[in-house]
Amino acid sequence: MAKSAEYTSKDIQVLEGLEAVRKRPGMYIGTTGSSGLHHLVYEVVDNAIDEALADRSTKIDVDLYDDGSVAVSDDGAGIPVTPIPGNKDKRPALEVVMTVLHAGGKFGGGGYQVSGGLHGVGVSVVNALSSKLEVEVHRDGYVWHASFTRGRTVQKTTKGKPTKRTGTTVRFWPDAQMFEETLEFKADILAQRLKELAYLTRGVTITLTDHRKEPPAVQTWKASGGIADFVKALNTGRETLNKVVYIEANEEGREADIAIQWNTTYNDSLHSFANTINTHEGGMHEEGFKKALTNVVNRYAREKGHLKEKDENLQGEDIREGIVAIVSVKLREPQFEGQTKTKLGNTEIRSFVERVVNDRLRDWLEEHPTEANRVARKGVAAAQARQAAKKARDIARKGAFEGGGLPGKLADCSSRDPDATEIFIVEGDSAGGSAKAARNRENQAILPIRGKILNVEKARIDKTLENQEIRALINAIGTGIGDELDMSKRRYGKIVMLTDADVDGAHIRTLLLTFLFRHMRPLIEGGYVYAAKPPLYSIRFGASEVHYVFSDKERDELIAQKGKKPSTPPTRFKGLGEMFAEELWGTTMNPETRTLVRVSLEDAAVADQIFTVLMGEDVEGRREFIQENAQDAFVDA
Ligand code: 0RA
Repeated sequence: MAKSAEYTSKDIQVLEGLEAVRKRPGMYIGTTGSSGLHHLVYEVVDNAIDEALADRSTKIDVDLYDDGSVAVSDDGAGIPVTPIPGNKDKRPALEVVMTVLHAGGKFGGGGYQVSGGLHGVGVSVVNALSSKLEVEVHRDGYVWHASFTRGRTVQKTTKGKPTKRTGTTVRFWPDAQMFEETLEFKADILAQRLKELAYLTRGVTITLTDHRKEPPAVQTWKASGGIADFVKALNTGRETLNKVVYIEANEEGREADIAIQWNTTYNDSLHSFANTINTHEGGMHEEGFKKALTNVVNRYAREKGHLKEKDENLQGEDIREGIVAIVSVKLREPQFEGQTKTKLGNTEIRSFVERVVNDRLRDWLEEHPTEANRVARKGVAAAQARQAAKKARDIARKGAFEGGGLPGKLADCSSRDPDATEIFIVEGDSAGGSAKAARNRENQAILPIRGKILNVEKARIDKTLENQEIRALINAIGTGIGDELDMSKRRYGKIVMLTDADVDGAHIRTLLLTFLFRHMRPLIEGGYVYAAKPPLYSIRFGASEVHYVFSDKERDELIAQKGKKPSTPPTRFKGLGEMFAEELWGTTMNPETRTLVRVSLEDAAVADQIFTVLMGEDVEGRREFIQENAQDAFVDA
């Protein structure tokens, strides 16, 4: 074939290719709505990111202009301007890349292209869907220009001024004929993806400038710590169990970056990426990660005695409770599957990630025993909560709580308006007696419970559920428990824990809260659960002046403030049962004068953790926990 003929046939092919894009744009960019429009930018940015991944670029600028155009600049190698070696098409590579479908990024081997899903269709697609596109390349010592309209070359590659730097700027004007409505670029949508890309591409600086604003709005992202910074950001404001575990591994043709940090919440937040594409549907990299995580933490928990011989292994979900993790892999030919093409299908990645996490996380656990033990304990607590919840469901289903009617020990109130009533769960029968005498019968119910029975530190939670006191509590509250909990059956508006102002009281409150947290969490979430604050001392000055204080500190402050000695030594209440009914009413139960502290979900979660430590063999940890948490709980709330 003669050279000119060859060019002609090539030209036709090119036109056919880009014509196909213009005929069915949705096939290439997903939609012709806002999402598709923004994909055009991502496509060009992805090419610039490829340059950063190949260590040729450190800086990417995205500029939004008044005329509806956007420019993407990078300081990478610059799109080659010489013909592609060995290619039939002898035009400058720049023109081939811009006009031939799937000529895409790199020619032959090396690097990981951001391709797959809707990305990686090639910048030629952007060109096809733009009424105008201009490229400026700094390369080989010169600035080069070319421009296009709707995929056709209008200005061939021309050599301009000399330059010392390298890089590419692509500016394009999306073709209004190709998109629905009058669309415009949304800075916040772009910002979200650019920020994500900055985290995923450690060290690259990405700047978004919106010149449509006066003055132009500039946002810059750079994550020197890569996805470790990402995880930190996701955990902002949360209490964490460990410093971020960062795992980085490289082998021929594949790369894994993994960052993990647990927090004290109960959700898991696992995000995975393949070649920077968010794999919302998961896939092989996630599978390998989860499998190794479950395996390694179980092995550790068993070796260090968190799990006894008779205990079942922790389930993956137990270990992932409170986890924030990013799994980012790079690979040569990603296979994207699933409904939204966001599930990574490459099986070789599963074993790679699994192997890497097995090795490196095992080492990390060994090297960080304090943090590792926290993680193991959290997993054990989650498993116990899961097992207890199942047990509770089973018991509830068997009707163990039905037909029992109201417990005999309950001194109910006469009002049946669940918003106007309150139930006091009172520690001990004698205090229960005082509370019964003191209460307002109209709307205050009293349920005495015997703390000692609950106070069996090593009782399994399933035993707790068979406990008479707990069953009385469940029947009195009325909602049922676990999955069957029905808030509309609630019998009271406030559930008030009334326990002694000492360590034992705190302990009983902890056990009660743990129970409520695990089985009646909606009551806590709904703000129905309270702790009463009974006084610790009564202090008399003269014949008739009586003060009540809640701590040793308050006692000392009061005496100092009065500047005189109390008429008798301050009386320390040994328990609620020692108080006169009127005293109990005035200080603790009368809505006009009492202090109630609403229990937050966090308070209950702390209680749950205390309980977990109490249940374990960790005597030292147990003492610390009680000292740090139980006594102080709610005092300053
Ligand atoms: C083809 C080959 C090479 C780089 C690029 C294209 C390239 C494309 C874009 C799009 C925006 N910025 C870009 N930067 C580079 C490889 C260049 C080489 O190996 O020297």
